[in-house]
Amino acid sequence: MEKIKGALISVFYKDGLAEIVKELDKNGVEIYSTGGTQTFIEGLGVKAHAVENLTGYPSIFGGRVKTLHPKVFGGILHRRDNEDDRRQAAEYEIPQIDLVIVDLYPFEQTVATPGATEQQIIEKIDIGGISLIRAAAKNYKDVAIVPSVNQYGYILDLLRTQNGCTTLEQRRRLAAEAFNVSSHYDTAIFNYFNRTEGIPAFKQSFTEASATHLRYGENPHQAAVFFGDLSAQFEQLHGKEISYNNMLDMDAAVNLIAEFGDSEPAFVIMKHNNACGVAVRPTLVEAWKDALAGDPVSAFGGVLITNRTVDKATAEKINEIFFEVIMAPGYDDDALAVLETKKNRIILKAKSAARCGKQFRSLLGGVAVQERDAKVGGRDSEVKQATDKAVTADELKDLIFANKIVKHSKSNAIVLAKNGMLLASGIGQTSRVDSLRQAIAKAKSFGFDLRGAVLASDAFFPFADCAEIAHKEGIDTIIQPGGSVRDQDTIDYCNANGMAMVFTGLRHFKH
Ligand code: 93A
Repeated sequence: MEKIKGALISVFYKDGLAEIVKELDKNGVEIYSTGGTQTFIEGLGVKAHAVENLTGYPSIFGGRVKTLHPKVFGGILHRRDNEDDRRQAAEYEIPQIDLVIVDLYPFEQTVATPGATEQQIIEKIDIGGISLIRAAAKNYKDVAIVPSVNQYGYILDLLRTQNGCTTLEQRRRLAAEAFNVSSHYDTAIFNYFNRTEGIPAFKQSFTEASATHLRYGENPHQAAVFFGDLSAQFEQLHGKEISYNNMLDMDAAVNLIAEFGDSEPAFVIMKHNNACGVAVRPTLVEAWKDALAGDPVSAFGGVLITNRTVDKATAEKINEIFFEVIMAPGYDDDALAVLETKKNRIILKAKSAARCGKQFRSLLGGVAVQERDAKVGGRDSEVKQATDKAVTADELKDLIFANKIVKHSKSNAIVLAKNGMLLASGIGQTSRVDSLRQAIAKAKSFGFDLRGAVLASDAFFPFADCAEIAHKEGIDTIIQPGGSVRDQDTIDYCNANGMAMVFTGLRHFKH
């Protein structure tokens, strides 16, 4: 336990400081402080040395230079157990400061103040305060740092219960808090500058400075904010403001199209986070037509995405339906002219496919973070033949195609596909059987012949019932993760009925 002899206090918000000051005074601590803080302390009837008297300089340049001086930083940084440091401290009459209390200029609040000018914001970049925090935290072996009002309660408790002393362990804890404060502060400044620069951030942080206010959330009575930088990923060429729901569908679309790479033209139509049309074809216009054919009813008002530059022929076809958003790596000029004929359509040029490796979800009053589902069964893992009958190379291609779609569909999910085209899916049902029935009914309603179609399931079959239902419709080729204790029931049914099934070993729940 080390006794605090000298304290430097320089805080923006003075609320809550009085009790700490009184406690320090009771313990005979020498207090040094800056202009406004000194006035506040003396107002409590407690003696505080002006930093100006210590440094021999007044606060200059409108307060930009107040504490930046060797007498202040030397007082914090000299090592008490180092003979040379002690000798130099004595030689230059450097005081011993073993408690530093700082509350920084309110940079983020100033940025968030309506009408704040760039100059007002820049003046709120704290230089001396942040340096005091870093210096004291670096020398935590000898110095306790209180880096913001949030630690006032903690230090007050220590002062009261330990008679003006701190332990090494407590000072190290405060140093960690200090670097949390300083890194957050600098990130906010970076985000402010980066509004106009678009430099990829080391870490996307959820600060007000990176926030875009949206018109509303999922519904008009829900306020919403987006933390992130859409402009790093897209250039908006045309259309209205992007909404919260647009962004949900855009995210789902970007993730699904990425599964198809760029070796063949692919088109995806998203509705409410699920794909209602997907096709991979030799030409883009064919990919569009067959994606639309999957469910021309749901496609209305959807979010479209492709992995190819949109040409005029495709644009003319797309133009026949109403859609909300289109995303593509590029547009031919004549194609863009066609798509721009409707005022509100959001036309986005995709810039980068950079994706965060983590997914965040708010729940139970907290945030759950998981790694992104970066694998897809059948591609990154070995596909294991489960049945006597093997799948053909063409069937395997369709199975992997279907499995990519099922991975990005809400659980429980079943996808039916044929020849690189989504026929129908069953999504978000509470039983796998219901999902399969939904997919079959939907495919039939659009006149598809299910014989020869393949089936993908996002998780294993607990019973043989799904294989039975599929077989009755002429669907005899299945891809699924496997892993049920009753896998053998489904395998036996498939073997008895001439069906082929592969296991991926990878479940793709999406809730
Ligand atoms: O403009 S500064 O970056 N220059 C400095 O040398 C300096 N030293 C402390 N701002 C500086 N401070 C900040 O002044 C502190 O972080 C605190 O927010 C504020 C306290 O000023 P006052 O005591 O005059 O109210």
